[in-house]
Amino acid sequence: MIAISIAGYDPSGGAGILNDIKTFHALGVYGTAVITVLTAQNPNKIAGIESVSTDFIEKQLETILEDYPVKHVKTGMLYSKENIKLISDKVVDHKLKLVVDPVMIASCGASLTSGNLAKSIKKYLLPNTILTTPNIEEAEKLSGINIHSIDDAMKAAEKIGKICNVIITGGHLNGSNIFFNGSVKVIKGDIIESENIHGTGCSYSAAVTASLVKGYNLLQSIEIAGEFVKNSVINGEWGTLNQLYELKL
Ligand code: PXL
Repeated sequence: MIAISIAGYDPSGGAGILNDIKTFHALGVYGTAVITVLTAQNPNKIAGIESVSTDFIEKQLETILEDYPVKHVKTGMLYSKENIKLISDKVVDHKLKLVVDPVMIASCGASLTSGNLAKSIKKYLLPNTILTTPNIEEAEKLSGINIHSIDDAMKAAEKIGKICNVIITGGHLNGSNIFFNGSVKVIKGDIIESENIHGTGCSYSAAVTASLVKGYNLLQSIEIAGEFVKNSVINGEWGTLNQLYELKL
């Protein structure tokens, strides 16, 4: 059981590739990783971003695909339109099952893109995607709808849902997530007071991907990911996630 994360490197271990690999591992899936950017950051600030060339991202991905029977990919921080186009082409060429965390803004408010990427994500990536997992700000960018309530989020989910299945996450909206896969559902959650929230979006989308790899359907995978992130927030340390724990199913 194997998956690829195509994402950025957060040396603080909270978000990005390190988080994804820890999440895959915690759920029993072998993690491989294609790095799109290096960042210098901690949970409170992004001090710098150095991008990897689109050609070298392609080389990393092709080299993994040449030797590993990977069917599932998740994307995180893709950073540029060129990278988005590349990944979209590769997903189609290699018939990969794709989960997209449409990373655009860090929880500290810093931009994680080289420009406005919402349009390219919608045009190139989402049509080839099993599930996208925007937080509220990202869902606003993808839908063009300001989200102040569960009703607003349902409208945004329906709009994004015209392109692919979507779950709007993020722990606001009374802890609920809004899921659209043909019809809209409010998945009730709890609000947990915690400082361990850096990287929750990465953990969530990686946990969905790992669950799909393990053969769970989309609804089951969403439930597992919700449970995983809740436990990670409760048991986390250092403002990060992913204490190893036994998932009882
Ligand atoms: O949580 C979004 C995110 C994703 N990927 C990387 C990040 C962040 C937020 O800081 O740094 C690499």
